[in-house]
Amino acid sequence: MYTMFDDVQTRLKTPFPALSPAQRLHFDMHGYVIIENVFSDTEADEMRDALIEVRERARRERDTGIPDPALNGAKVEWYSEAHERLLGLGRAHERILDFIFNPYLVGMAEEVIGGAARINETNGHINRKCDWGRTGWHRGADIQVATYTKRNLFHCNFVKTLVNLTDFGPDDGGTVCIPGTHKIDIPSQQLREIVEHHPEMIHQFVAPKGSVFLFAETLLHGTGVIKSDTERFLLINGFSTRMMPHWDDTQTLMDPDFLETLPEHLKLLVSGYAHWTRGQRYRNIADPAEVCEPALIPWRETQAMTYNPRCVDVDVDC
Ligand SMILES: O=C(O)CCC(=O)C(=O)O
Repeated sequence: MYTMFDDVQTRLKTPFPALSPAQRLHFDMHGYVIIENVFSDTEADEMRDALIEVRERARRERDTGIPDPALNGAKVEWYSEAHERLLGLGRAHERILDFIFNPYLVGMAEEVIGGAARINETNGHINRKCDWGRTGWHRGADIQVATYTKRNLFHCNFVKTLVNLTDFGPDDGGTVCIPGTHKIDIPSQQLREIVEHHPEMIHQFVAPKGSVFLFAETLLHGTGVIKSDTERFLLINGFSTRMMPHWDDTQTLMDPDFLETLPEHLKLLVSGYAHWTRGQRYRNIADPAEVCEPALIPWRETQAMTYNPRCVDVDVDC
């Protein structure tokens, strides 16, 4: 992790604010918002193919015992015959690097965090219908320590962008959540017991492939139960404030040799920054979304884009 003694000035250029007023309002009310068709069908298919390739390599590694260097540390956990979880995906495929450095996704996370983000995990799920499919309700951060309001808007220091790489209809197991629980400081177990008897409270990630489910990790959420014959592909990037740790099960994104290969404006996004200068930045609800034109093109083609935080209107009164 870089510290205050490192002279790192540049940041990835991200749209700010990334969300429209209506998207931001939806996020504040419910703790999540779905942004449809962020990625084209072709891009979603390419990312799904990348996950399939990683899974094949991991299966071969498991069956032969021969390590595959191309996985670059990615691991696969077999929850069951019907559910594989791909961990530490950040360097497992060039196409996934494009995903984790996508300025639009980083911009969404930074808006909710209220400052500069760092990537804390990159993983994926591939699963099918099975008899023992469970939602596994959980939240990844406590309301009292992970959330605050600024300019009357909700912020959370741990945020995720989930991208569906297959179409998610109501029977396809899209991520589920209990809207509003991102602000409700009642233990998850108690909320789960109530919700079990009131399925009408559940909202679900239903959207065409290539869409984004942006949510605060204080929201009670889980995996939807698959009832159709679809195979579900979900790609996940977790973001936190940059002074928080990277916590993937593998630490390959933090490999110093890898960090050296990154252009300056991506280093802090990956490495974090061990100092209380979190680059805070806040919007007002009425601010229109900024369109960051090249936001969706691969990071390899945007390396020249740099961003000097000193030029930004930063609110230091926090
Ligand atoms: O499998 C899912 O849809 C939920 C993923 C999830 O719970 C998470 O990334 O925190």
